Amino acid sequence: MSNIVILTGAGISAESGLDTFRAEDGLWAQHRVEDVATPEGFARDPGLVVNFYNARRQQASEVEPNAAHKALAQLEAEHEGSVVVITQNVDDLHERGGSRKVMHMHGALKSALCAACEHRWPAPMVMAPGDACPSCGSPQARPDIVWFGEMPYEMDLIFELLGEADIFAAIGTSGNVYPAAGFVAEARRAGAHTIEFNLERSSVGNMFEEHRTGPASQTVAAWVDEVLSRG
Ligand code: BJW
Repeated sequence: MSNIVILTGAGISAESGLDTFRAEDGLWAQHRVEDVATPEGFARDPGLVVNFYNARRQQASEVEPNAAHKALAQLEAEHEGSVVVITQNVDDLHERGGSRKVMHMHGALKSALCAACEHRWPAPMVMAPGDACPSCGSPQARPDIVWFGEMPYEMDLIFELLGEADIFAAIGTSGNVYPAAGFVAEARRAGAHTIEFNLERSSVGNMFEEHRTGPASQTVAAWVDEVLSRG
């Protein structure tokens, strides 16, 4: 029984209609990363940041999981060993595609976080700067998103999973952001077979033993069929 650990990035949700970050017309071409994805940007202009995530929350609610999300859910349901999805994505398309074991290492659009007491609660579709925390009352609600310079979530458990992985697959991620970009090295140290699914080689593409090039909706679905037919 093999343990499969899957890392996903914005590319897996692209065919559902969500923008990636680093494409020519992607999110970072439309917004300055320092303004919308850093704690300093939030301190300077909370309204700008809250509105950026309000718009993303709205867009994410209007799109549907694609064949790649659904194939990973099928893999989790039918594979005899464990299957865990570690996603850098803040949308909920894995969950809506049927996956149950999903870890959101960069946070989630559907969650709000109190910067004062770290209480979390379901985010309303439209957050406003200065919203009060329902637990401590402090007007310091923020989107529950991991910005640059902040520690991604569940790192201890993630490194434990990587240390026990037999197969590590990275899907639709450019390999530009750490610590996620370093997971392939960690999985290889543990002896896992490593596979990259992307339209092109990522920045850490040379670390992978196998490459499946093409749209995730096709390559991931075909790979899941192969894994399940091997038993
Ligand atoms: C398809 C496809 C299709 C398209 N099919 N594929 C110097 C060196 C090393 C590290 C650092 C450094 N200076 C600073 C750092 C640390 C920093 C970092 O990595 N910076 C880099 C820019 C260098 N990292 C951090 O600050 C992180 N925290 C941290 O390190 O804490 C300390 C720590 C220490 C030790 C252990 C652990 C921690 C926090 C990073 C937070 C990232 N936040 C963001 C924004 C918030 C979320 C949001 O708004 O949604 O997360 S940035 C953004 O990038 C977002 C993404 O999750 C992340 C990754 O992007 P992703 O998913 O790879 O998207 P793209 O657009 O880059 O790529 C899409 C890919 O899909 C492409 O390759 C396409 O080809 C492909 N594709 N269509 C298949 N149909």
